[in-house]
Formats: sequence, structure tokens, C-alpha cells
Amino acid sequence: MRAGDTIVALSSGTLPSGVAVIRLSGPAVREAVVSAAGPLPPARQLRLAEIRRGDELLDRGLVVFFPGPHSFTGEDCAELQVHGSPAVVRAILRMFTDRPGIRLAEAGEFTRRAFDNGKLDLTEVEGLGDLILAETENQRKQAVSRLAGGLTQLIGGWRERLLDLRAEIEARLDFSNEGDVPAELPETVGAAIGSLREDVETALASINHGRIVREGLRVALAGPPNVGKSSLLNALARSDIAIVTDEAGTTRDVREVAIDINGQLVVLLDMAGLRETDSAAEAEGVRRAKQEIARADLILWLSAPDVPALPPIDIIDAPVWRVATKADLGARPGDADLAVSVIAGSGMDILVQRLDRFAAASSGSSELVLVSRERDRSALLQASAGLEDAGSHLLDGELAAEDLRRASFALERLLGRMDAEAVLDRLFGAFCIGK
Ligand SMILES: Nc1nc2c(ncn2[C@@H]2O[C@H](COP(=O)(O)OP(=O)(O)OP(=O)(O)O)[C@@H](O)[C@H]2O)c(=O)[nH]1
Ligand SMILES: [Mg+2]
Repeated sequence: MRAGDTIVALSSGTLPSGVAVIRLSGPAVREAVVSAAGPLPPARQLRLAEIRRGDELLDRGLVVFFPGPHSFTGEDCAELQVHGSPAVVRAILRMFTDRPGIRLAEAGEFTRRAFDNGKLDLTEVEGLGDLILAETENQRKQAVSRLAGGLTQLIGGWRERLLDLRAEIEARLDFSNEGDVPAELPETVGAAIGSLREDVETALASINHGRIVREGLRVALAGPPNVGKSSLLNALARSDIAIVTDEAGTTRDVREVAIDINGQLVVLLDMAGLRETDSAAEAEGVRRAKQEIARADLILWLSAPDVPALPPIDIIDAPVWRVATKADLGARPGDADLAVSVIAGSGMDILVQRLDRFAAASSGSSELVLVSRERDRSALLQASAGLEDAGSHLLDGELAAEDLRRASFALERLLGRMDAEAVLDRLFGAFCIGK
């Protein structure tokens, strides 16, 4: 990526479409817009213009200009709203990229410039990426509060407290060097370190809620072969995505299907039935099934009247609901939590209601959970470890100061104010072109 270039891209979705938005950012924007669409409109106001290449009319559309630094990227930016025709968009993009200093943007390059120019920090960039991909109501809420700087503020508060503590300790160290006073720290410093660590730990404890909102509640449909796992998946997803047959051992691969239950993302996992088998392919399926069961948030353990029962396997950490399937075929066993039949359609409403309540409880949807990513987890763990060490070094101010510095660095890294490069390339590569 060359930072001095002016970049241009189609920022709206697939063509053809009613309207297409072409976005530009960089030092050549003013000139390029004037040459294509006449005098610049007043800042941030739409103006209808003819878009021309020389004498040739390419399209009529709306033009808006955002002078830097008060723009999304911090540079001069413009957007053209034109007809969403592949030929129109191609002609306009070519007209711009034929000008010196203008080229097509790479994936995420507009956002990258916003980050480089201090318009967004790393957690806000992540929030933006999540928002664009959000499919459920809860994902949208989580992403928009991260984009709006919710996490930045939380971490900003912690950074301030760390800086105060470090300043106080440094001052004492200076003082003790001069006057031979032992560098032992007072109990108030210990208490402040302890309470900050508690706040970081509270956020860490909610990270699983945040993950479930962001990535979905993982629900494994498990049990022996032929109990109706794939049939239940199809019924819940209202599709016939998984193959259903009366042969035991139909499903081998793990199949994930995401469904939206009242704004919550629930990822259903269909998998091989658990049994000993001579088939290498099925055995691999069973191995993968066990792996998924071990990392699921909830297990639906299925049993059916026409299949020998299998007790839940012992690798399960998550809650297990015993679901009696094929209720149309026979009486529900005494140990079942609920009974369903996909043929008769019975019991499905109750299952969905219970999934809804479970998902709501698991995603802590009453308070918005801002920490959700692996990167959040590792930064907060490091910060917490630094604080813990500092708390145990109250007799030695030098060591405590070093520990707190480590905690500060972990938070700076989370915001992208330090060592950002490693995270950046991966993050921006995941964005679409034009964002
Ligand atoms: N009567 C009745 N039959 C069902 C019901 N659900 C599934 N079946 C039948 O049970 C058989 C097995 O269903 P599947 O959904 O393929 O079972 P599975 O657990 O995915 O099986 P494997 O993939 O082989 O492990 C099929 O013949 C289904 O039509 C039900 O609610 N009632
Ligand atoms: Mg199956």
C-alpha cells in the first residue's frame, strides 16, 4: 500500500444495482472531481452533476466532497452516487485511474487510512468490520458500540488509572533515590492496583458472552447414528441442507448452519453419529464430532425409540439437554428433557423457545458485552497478569513500576497504539474493497 496515492473504489455492493457509490480518498481528489463533475460542491453537501470524461457524458449522478481532515479517512474524500451499471462504474473507475496518482484501492484501504490518520483505533476498526458483517440484531448492537468507541473508552479509563499509578510510583522512586527512603509502596497503591485488576477480570469474565454474540451460540446435535440429528437440523433451519436417509452413518462431515433466533445467532452443528466403526471415513467423522461436542456451548443429546440409546459421552463440559426425537413413533423416555417429532412437527416450538432463552442468558444480552475477540482476551490477560505481579511487588517499587508498564503496553496494543503492524495486515485484508 502506498500512502501518498489517491485511491478509488466501488464502495457499494454487487452490480447491477439501483445506485452505485464510488469513493475516492487522497490528495488528488479535488482535481479529479472538478475535472469529472465540474466545480466542487460545498463540503458535505450533495450536488447533482454530469460526470464526464472530456466531452463524453458517462452518467449523471450525485457528488459529495468531504475535505480532510474532517472525513472518514482524514484525507480529502469524495463520493459519487451513480447508476449501478457495470459499464457505468467501469467507465468512471477507468476515467479516474487514468489520471496520474490515482489507482484502485486495496481491500480495507480506506479504513486503513482512517486508522493511520488517527480517525479510528484498532478496536473501532474491528467494530466497523463486525458491523459490516453483522447479521443478527445482537451482533449489530455489539459491533456498533465497539465502533462508537465503547471499548476505547473503557480501556482509556484503565489506561488513565495505570498512568496515575505509574506516575505516583515513579515519583516515590525518585524521592527514595535522593533521600534513601525505602521504595516500599503504601497500601493505597496496593488497593488501587487490586481494584483495577478486579475491573479487568470482570471484563475478562464476560468475554464468553461477547464471543457468543459475535460468533454465535454453538449447539451440537449429538447422539448415536440414525436418531434424527440431520432431520432436526433441517427442521430448525427450515431447509433440506443436510442429507437424511434411514441408513445409519449417513452424515460424516460436521455441518454448521447459522440461524437467527430473536436477534441471536445460533450455530447448529450436525455431525456423524457416535459409534465404533470399521469405515475410516466414518471414524474420522466420529473423531470430528467429538471435537465439536467438546467445544460446543450446548449439547442436544438425541435419542429415538427405534435406535439403541447411548448415554452422553464424558468429554462434555457444556450443558446437555436430552432430546427424545421421533416422538410420533413412541412414548417419550422418562429421562428426556423434551420430545420432538420433525414428521409431526411437535415439540419444535418448545425447543426453539428454550434455545431462545438459553441464547439470551448466554450472551448476557441485557448489558452489551464489548470484549469478544481472542485479541481482547490475550490483551486483558496480560494486563491482569501485570497488575497481579505489581500487587505482589509492593515492597519493591522498581519491580512494581515495570509490571505496571507491561500492563499499560498490553492495553496500548489492544488499541493499536503499539506494535500494530502484525495485527493490521490480517485485519484490513479481511475487509472488502471500497471499505
Ligand atoms: N418417524 C420419524 N422419523 C424420523 C424423524 N426424524 C428423523 N426420522 C427418520 O430417521 C432416519 C434417520 O434420520 P437422520 O436425520 O438421517 O438421522 P441422523 O441422526 O442424522 O443419522 P446419521 O447421519 O446416520 O447419524 C430417517 O429415515 C428419517 O426420516 C421423526 O421425527 N419421526
Ligand atoms: Mg445425519
